[in-house]
Amino acid sequence: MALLSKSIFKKRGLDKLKLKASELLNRTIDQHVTLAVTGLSRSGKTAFITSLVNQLINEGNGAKLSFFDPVHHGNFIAAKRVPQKHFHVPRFDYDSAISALTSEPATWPEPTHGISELRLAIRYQPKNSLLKYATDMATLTLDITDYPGEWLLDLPMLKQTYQEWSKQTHSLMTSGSRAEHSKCFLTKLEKLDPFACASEELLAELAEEYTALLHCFRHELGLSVIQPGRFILPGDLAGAPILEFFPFPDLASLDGNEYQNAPDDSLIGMLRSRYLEYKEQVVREFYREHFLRFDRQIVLADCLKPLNKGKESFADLELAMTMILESYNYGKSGLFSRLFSPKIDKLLFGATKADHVTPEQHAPMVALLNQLIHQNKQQLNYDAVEVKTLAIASVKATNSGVSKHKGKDVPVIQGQPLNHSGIDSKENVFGQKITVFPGAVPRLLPKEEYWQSNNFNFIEFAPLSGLNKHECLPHVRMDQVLQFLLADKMI
Ligand SMILES: Nc1nc2c(ncn2[C@@H]2O[C@H](COP(=O)(O)OP(=O)(O)OP(=O)(O)O)[C@@H](O)[C@H]2O)c(=O)[nH]1
Ligand SMILES: [Mg+2]
Repeated sequence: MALLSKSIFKKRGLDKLKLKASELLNRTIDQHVTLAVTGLSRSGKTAFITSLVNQLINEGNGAKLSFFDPVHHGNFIAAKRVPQKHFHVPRFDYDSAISALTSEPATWPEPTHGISELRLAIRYQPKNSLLKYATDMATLTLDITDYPGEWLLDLPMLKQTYQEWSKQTHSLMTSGSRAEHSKCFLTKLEKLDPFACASEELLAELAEEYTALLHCFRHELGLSVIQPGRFILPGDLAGAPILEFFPFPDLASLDGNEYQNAPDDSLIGMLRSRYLEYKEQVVREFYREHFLRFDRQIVLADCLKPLNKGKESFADLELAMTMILESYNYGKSGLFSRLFSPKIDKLLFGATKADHVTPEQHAPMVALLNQLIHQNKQQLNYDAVEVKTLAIASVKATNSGVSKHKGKDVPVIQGQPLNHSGIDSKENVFGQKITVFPGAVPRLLPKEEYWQSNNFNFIEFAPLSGLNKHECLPHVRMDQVLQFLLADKMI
């Protein structure tokens, strides 16, 4: 009898232990990745996230994900959208985006203006890891965050005083094509006494003018370095007084003591305190609340539009990329690593809209983007962040082929141009497809002669017609994107 109860106890103990072990295992089985998607406005973030979600939830219907091992090796089971993690962050509007792309006529999703989130639960069968002995099915939870790259452009401000920032911004405003547009605003500022008492109304009025200038730099001149980035993409801060400041010219010529002791209600005192508040409440806050949590990051860049726009636009994109990459400065002495210690272990650069060029131009696209990020990329590699660059089209809008020109085979693409794409409407009645060789992408950062003999025209295309929301969207290398970002979590 005593022997029997002893063995029952032993069995119960063992069962308990087994249960505990299996609970523990389940906790480790369920993996989690927080993926951040960024890039300057119009770089293709919304199209990218829509395609990524679409490829995963419709896997098996239509386009293939041959280079994504979990699909290729048959351990991918299914993916579905589930309620997002943070209810206070706007939801990424997948439904509207996919409806636009699959409507007749198909249109691109509407521009977005702030941060948004979406969560996917991806089921897979573990095949290689130890998990295969424990379970037939594991779940990878994927949190995707879309946020404007413009917000990262504000990062360098954290290191600058208001005086330093004003000096740098003023010199930017007085050079290149920005100068002509800034003249009127700067003349107005020169007439103001920085130590005179200022009103909220005056500040609001001038900040509005400065914001209009930033919009003009971005949208009319095609420039990328916009500071503060929040001014053109304010998200939920639209109209808040914290966004009402601007650089004040010639602060260096002011008496240092007088500047330091300027009263809080003077023009310069008000500008300085708004600037400091902006740095603390907006820039630092974003990093604390969001940036800190990201595991993996994709930075999208449209290099083709700045190539179309010319030398200044391209140089500005280069500067913007450098500023954006400061966010990933892991150097031990880096200010940002101490402030935020980001835990990102994989960083992907996507040269978007690769379907705007013929396929043999994809390698030069990658080489060019690599050149743009060269210095920073080396730093990142050194600090053990895995970095990759790919030429991608999230939603392929053209078909590629070969055409005969003067007896020679010439690579071409065919698609339907968007009506504002610069194609003469007399040459192309809207709705007709065109077949073109849009031009060669330079492998290296273009030199002076290049801009003079510039003979390409990258055209914007409408999405292909007849797409179905329950099938995979046509794409270029989205499977390689998934392979880099997720495959190691699904083995
Ligand atoms: N041909 C082609 N065009 C694309 C692709 N992805 C984006 N585009 C074009 O780029 C535009 C901008 O794409 P979005 O995905 O809205 O870019 P975004 O970065 O979300 O832009 P904002 O919301 O304004 O910040 C689209 O309207 C399309 O014209 C692509 O894969 N192929
Ligand atoms: Mg968007």
